[in-house]
This record gives sequence, C-alpha cells and structure tokens, in this order.
Amino acid sequence: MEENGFRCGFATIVGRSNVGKSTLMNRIIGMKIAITSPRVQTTRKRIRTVFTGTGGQIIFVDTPGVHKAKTKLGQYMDRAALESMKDVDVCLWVVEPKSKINDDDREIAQVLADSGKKIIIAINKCDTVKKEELLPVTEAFSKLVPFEAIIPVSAMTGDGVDILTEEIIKNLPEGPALFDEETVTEETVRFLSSEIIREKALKNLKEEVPHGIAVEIVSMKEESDITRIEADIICEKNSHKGIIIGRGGEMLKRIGTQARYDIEKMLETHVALKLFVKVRDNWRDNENLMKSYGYDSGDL
Ligand SMILES: Nc1nc2c(ncn2[C@@H]2O[C@H](COP(=O)(O)OP(=O)(O)OP(=O)(O)O)[C@@H](O)[C@H]2O)c(=O)[nH]1
Ligand SMILES: [Mg+2]
Repeated sequence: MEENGFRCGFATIVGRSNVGKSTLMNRIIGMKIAITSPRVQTTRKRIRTVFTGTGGQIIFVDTPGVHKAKTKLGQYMDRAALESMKDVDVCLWVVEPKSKINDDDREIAQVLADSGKKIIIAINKCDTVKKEELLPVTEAFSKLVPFEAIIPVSAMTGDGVDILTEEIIKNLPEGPALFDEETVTEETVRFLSSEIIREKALKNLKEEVPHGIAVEIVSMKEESDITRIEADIICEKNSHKGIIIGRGGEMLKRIGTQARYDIEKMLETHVALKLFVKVRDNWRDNENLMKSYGYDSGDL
C-alpha cells in the first residue's frame, strides 16, 4: 500500500446546508457514517471518516452547512465549517446545480480563496438536472474561486463519484497512509448512536421542533448478547416535550424503534434502547449546556 506515489491527506467538505455533503462523503467511503436528512442544518459538528483506495488515503472532514446563524449553536456550526479549511490539504466545495449565487456561497468562496488551499468544486445532485443546465452553474461557480477541478456528481446515484475521488487523491501530498485500510471512522459508538437518534427525530418531527433537539447518551452497557443504551432527548421548550413524546408515547416509540434498528445494524448486536425527553430552556444559546452535549467551541 505504501509504494511510491501513494498519497495521503485531509480533505474538508464545505458548502451550504442541504447540498448533500454528508451523503456524498458516505457515498465515497461506502458506508453511512454521517447522518443525512432533507432538512437544513443536519450536521452540527465535524465528523471525520477515512477512504482508502489503491492510490491513496483521504481523511474526510464533513462539516455543518454554512448559514446565517441565529443561535450560539449556529455560530459554533459556522465556525466548525469555515475554520476546518485551515487544517487540510484539499477543500471540497459542494454546491447544487443552481447558478444563483447567494450570500452564504459568497462567504464560503471568500474563506476558500483566503485559505490558499487546493479547491475542488463538486456540483452535486446532477441527477436532478439536464446536462445542458450544468454549463451556467459551472460558469457561475468557477468565477468565484481559483480551483483545481470542477466535477459534476450525484451522491444519490454515484455518478461522477469515482472521478471526484481520484481528483481529490491527485491533490494530496505524497506519503504513507495514516490509518489502516479497515478504518472508516474513529468517531465513538456513543457519538454515532446519539446521531442516529437525532436523525430519526429529524425524520419524524416537524417544523422547528427537531432543530432544537440534542441527544445525550446517559449509559451504554455491553452485555454478552445485547447492548443496553439509555439516552436523553433534550428539547428547548416545554411545549416541544409533549410533541416529541406524542399521543400515548407514540412518537417517542417510533423514533426509538427506527433508531434501535440502525444502531443494531451498526453494532451487529441486539440493542435495548430507552429514551427519555428533557427540557433545557433555550440550550442552543447556553454555552455550558452546548458543551455538555458535545458542541464545544474550545475544541474548534
Ligand atoms: N436528488 C439528489 N438528492 C441528494 C443528492 N445528495 C444528497 N441528496 C439529498 O439532499 C438532502 C440533504 O443531504 P445531506 O447529505 O444531509 O446534506 P448536507 O449538505 O450534509 O446538509 P447539512 O448537514 O444540513 O449541511 C437529503 O435529502 C439527501 O438525500 C443527490 O445527489 N441527488
Ligand atoms: Mg451534513
């Protein structure tokens, strides 16, 4: 694996919310590690994964979508994304096939250009447009930053993804792999389990309720044939608590069943999952609470 010409380095994935950054990363590594959803602001903190191919190894950093932050959590998320560009070899800018550039794109472009890093632009969701519609998109984005390549892809169908992966590797420094081939992520099972529960909350709850949710794993006990997990779903208003529990506990049961199914697949063992709902008023603007749920500005 470490013969001459092998390349290894870090690539951060940045872009507006909901453009498909996490879906694209999962597609490249061939495993669902980062949670995804049709809603904005799904990813909240950096998530690292590893892709190892014959020619190189990419350590990906998936980041939250850049947006106009309205809470301290939002500010933390924007910093997590924008500052990730400092520590990497390649910045992968994921955009949608729409030629309209907005303020968030311009802010990202500015930080990308200032970073001095190698930039690759991926135009994702190409399955949603005709080929001829890509030209104006390519033109619009290629004017904003100096870049190594601009590649149309679809994280959903896999189109263009191999070409993109090769292009990223081509732009990494030569050097031996940092992780063994089997490693896909070093994120903890606790964190990944809490994210799965949050994903099911995002999927089942409406409007602003899921955006105010955090998940805290209270305990995780491995027994010979079962893993027992207790987790708190934190919400920011008393009125949200009833919605999350649902009539006769139905909503909480649904979130729990779906989450348990995915956690069982990840851990390859039976799981008993107990969920509790707690209210922490406006925790998204309370740095101490944010920190206790894993969103620590000091870590950025
Ligand atoms: N049609 C289509 N949909 C896609 C594609 N890639 C992602 N999506 C969908 O776009 C939505 C957002 O995907 P995510 O991967 O969560 O987006 P993200 O950029 O990580 O979003 P944040 O974490 O909120 O910044 C999901 O509903 C995905 O299924 C694609 O190539 N084609
Ligand atoms: Mg994401």
